[in-house]
Amino acid sequence: MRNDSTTTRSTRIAHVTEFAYRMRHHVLNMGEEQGQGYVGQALGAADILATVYGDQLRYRAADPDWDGRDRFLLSTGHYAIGLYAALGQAGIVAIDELLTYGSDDSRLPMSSMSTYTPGMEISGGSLGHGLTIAVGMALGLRHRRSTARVFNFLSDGELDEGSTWEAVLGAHHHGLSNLTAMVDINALQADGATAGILDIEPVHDKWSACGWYVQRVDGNDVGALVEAFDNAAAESVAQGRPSVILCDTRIGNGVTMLENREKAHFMRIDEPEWQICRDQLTATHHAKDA
Ligand SMILES: Cc1ncc(C[n+]2csc(CCOP(=O)(O)OP(=O)(O)O)c2C)c(N)n1
Ligand SMILES: [Mg+2]
Repeated sequence: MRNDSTTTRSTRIAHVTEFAYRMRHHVLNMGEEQGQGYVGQALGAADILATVYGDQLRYRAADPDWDGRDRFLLSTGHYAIGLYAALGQAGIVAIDELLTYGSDDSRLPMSSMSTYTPGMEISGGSLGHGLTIAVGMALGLRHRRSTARVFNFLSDGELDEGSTWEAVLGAHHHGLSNLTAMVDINALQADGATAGILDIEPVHDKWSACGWYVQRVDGNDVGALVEAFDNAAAESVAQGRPSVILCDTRIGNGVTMLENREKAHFMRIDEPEWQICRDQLTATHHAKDA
């Protein structure tokens, strides 16, 4: 289901919530195949990706290269496991294929590769480049008079990269109302807390000072995300400028035992724990309905 004027808000939220829940199960199943991975980020960002793929993005599952599609650019290559879960739930990649994640000859490598995976617009790995590419794509699409939109997913660690801020300035300079960025603020990087590595706050003021339409939301609140993405679409066009949604997320969200783990950037999880994770995810999901 995608957002259209006949679908009620509560139906949309229920659909995205279910989409995210299924994505989180895919993430745990993929992680179990390798025994490790960037599972915490994928669980934390699942609600953002589910809002994009389950509600906002225009795409054709059977034709991922369709010229009229909206472009979703994953700037953070190590979050690929999260995007694979979304591509699986969106019908762009078969659910069975998800279990090849990270294996030799798989189309789903641990870090994103655009030439391997259907629906993967850019390759990742070197952080801080997604938004620069998104700006070029948004300019190109506008030049071609396309109505397609460009979405760019960044991490809070990428706000420590100078190239990101060049792109922020460029997007405003060109009035890119077809560009929406979302930042996963999980307050963490590979070497520790973002606040201790290179502080990004006050992050709302920084984007605002650069001329963007800025919103900051709880990135694990599906209702807030749906509303923020709707606002971004409307306000960007009305104001002729790009939008950013700053999403505060909790790493490992939905799986209690992973939410407070030390060394959460790259998780190793012992074999018996995967089933416990799945059980906790199911319990958390059903507790929301109670
Ligand atoms: C240009 C560049 N510098 C350094 C790295 C090494 N690196 C990989 S992940 C990472 C942490 C980046 O922060 P964030 O994406 O917020 O981390 P997470 O939330 O996933 O823990 C770093 C520094 C890289 N991939 N690219
Ligand atoms: Mg981070």
